[in-house]
Amino acid sequence: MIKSSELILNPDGSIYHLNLLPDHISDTILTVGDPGRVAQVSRHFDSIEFETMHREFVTHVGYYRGKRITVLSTGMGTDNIDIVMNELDALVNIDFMSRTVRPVEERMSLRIIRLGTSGSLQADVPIGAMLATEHAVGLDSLMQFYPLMETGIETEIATELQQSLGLAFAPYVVRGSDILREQLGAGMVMGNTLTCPGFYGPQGRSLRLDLRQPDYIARLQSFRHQSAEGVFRLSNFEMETAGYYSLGRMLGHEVLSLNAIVANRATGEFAENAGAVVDAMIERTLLRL
Ligand code: R1P
Ligand code: URA
Repeated sequence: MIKSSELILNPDGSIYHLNLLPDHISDTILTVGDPGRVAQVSRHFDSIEFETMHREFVTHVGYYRGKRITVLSTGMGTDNIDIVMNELDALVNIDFMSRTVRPVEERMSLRIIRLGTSGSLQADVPIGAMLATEHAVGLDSLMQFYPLMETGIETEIATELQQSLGLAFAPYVVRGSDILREQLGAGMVMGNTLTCPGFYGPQGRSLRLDLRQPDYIARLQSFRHQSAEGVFRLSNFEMETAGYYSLGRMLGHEVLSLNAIVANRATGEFAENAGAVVDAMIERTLLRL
């Protein structure tokens, strides 16, 4: 039995941060960072059956072309993704009455699709592109606390990137769901996404503070790893994808990160209408669900 201090339920039985009951969610979940983007997605729904919010976690559940869809905001950073993934999983794979994990044969695999913004690292991934993440690389510390199993190639990439960047810690590398990427990412740029524990220094931005490594961006842009899977390079930056991919692998959920490219760090440009780039990605994804 899971203690009240570990599986925390609100007085109405809903899960602590997300404020959701098991019946509220659908098996397909769209996630966005910005709480304001939830309505940007749900305005396309035929009907909305349920809405709630708690802190930065805003949820709308409704129907799109007859299919039940949940759209949920996560806020920024993998620390929030730790909350979102654990609580979504608890909603489907833990019996709240008995406070026990459901037997393996009753466990459910969710489809979780991140619709986020991102900065490109490479000149040939332009503003306005939609990018589906193949490998996520985490520079954050989330996987210091979980026993993530990495493949041989993932470990090689992590070790070489650590050396190349001169980091005191090893990044973690996770390949996402090929099935979901092929289904929903068809026609998009396929890329490898660097998940950073910040928007400024960890993404090589310097306003008033100098960076420890002045050539950090150049090192990320030129990093290559050759393996049986081909040549690996880093395509883009954001702040959540590695948390989704690693926790998705460990919890048994299918996860895909889709990135609307709104900044290009090779050319120094930012999108004139970032909202339109995001809208185009939302509409394309909904049509493919
Ligand atoms: C930073 O501006 C935020 O934008 C990106 C980053 O991952 C970070 O959360 O994603 P969202 O647009 O989904 O929030
Ligand atoms: N989100 C990020 O995290 N970085 C960018 O450059 C743009 C959006």
